[in-house]
Amino acid sequence: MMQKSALNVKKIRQDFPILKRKVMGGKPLVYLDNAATTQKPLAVINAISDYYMNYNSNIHRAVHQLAEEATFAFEETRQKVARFINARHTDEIIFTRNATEAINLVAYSWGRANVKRGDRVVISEIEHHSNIVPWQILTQEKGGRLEYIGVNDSGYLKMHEYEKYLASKRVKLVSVSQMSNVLGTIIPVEKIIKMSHERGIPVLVDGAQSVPHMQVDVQKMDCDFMAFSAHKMLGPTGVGVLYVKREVLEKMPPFMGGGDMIKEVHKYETRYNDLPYKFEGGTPNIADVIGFGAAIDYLSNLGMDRVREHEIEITKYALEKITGVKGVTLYGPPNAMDRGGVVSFNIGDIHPHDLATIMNDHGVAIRSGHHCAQVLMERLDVSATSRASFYIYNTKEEVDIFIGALSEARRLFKI
Ligand code: 7TS
Repeated sequence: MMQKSALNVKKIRQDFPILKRKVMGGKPLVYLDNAATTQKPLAVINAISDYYMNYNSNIHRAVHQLAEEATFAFEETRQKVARFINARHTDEIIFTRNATEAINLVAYSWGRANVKRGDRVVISEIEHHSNIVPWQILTQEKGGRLEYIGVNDSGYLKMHEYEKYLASKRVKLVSVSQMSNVLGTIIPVEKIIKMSHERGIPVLVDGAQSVPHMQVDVQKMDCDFMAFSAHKMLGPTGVGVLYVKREVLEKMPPFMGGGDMIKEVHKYETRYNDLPYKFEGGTPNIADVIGFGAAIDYLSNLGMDRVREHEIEITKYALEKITGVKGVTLYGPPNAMDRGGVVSFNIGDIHPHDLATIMNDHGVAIRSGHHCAQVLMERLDVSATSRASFYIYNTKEEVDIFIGALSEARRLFKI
């Protein structure tokens, strides 16, 4: 008997106008580049145009009706985000442009105030450049040191290295991704956080790949900071979130000075605004924050446990099928339960960009390259990989088309 699917994918697909698109001379679009950005349901697109068509206005300032409606809708998304990740307080949610800006905010504000000469920041070899470069800039500026938790051949972090760093007593911050955008590895962040907190060290979790794909509870996890992007979870581009535990946020100096982040400005001094506005200088991306609210509603209605279940199902199927393709090298944990919906691979000595071009001829959109994780590429001893990444609207039939196109590439390149 067929097992019942976690999600009604057929119904879900109807909510995404772009999935009706044909590409490459009439082929159905098989979109498997969801780790880069996801597609947007009509509800999100409509929420954005509704704002521009009916109540476009700046927020937090004027008293006229449009301004009040826009402020209400903007702030409603903040509440939705807080509920979605189970933050204790709504004012722990700061809107940024993306996950990258959220991590940089921590590096520039908290980092500059707390990291001194000789201090260490611990990250890992699986990190995205967004969770490497800001810490390089900070430790170089302060005369500190960046340490890397290594990754083993199965794609798991070497926890004994982490323990060794913690014992050094000079660690000021730990910053790790909860899910690798290349290997798919789900990192045991709760364990990492518990061990750090035992030594009074705060932890930043890069949730860019985890929050869109599984239930994430910041209170249960007990992280001090978490960063993620709306565009990887059905929302628009241009909106990111930084969650900061209130007691940590209260002690942080502002990041960018300007309008909206102040209470009073005098010639030579300023009184800053309440949290979280103190960290949101300038007019924010109002329309897209409102659109993000619709994306959160959409995911909440599906249920994040079911989103995860669907992705395990698809990933398991893809791993089984791809293992059967001759010449394929797979990266990351072999068990679908230990990874998100990301499958990175190489096939023979075909360059990933050539492979992605052949895939495109079949209407299959995958990513090829270093995936903004060159430290990990070095560790894997490759210059690039190909990567298929899944989301709520992907089907096993699409995986079959992808595998068929792979076999075709193998024949073309005589592997
Ligand atoms: N952290 C992780 C783990 C990511 O995967 C990404 C983006 C980022 C941070 C940065 O997100 P942004 O919204 O600020 O750009 N990852 C990818 C990817 O895998 N392919 O394209 C972007």
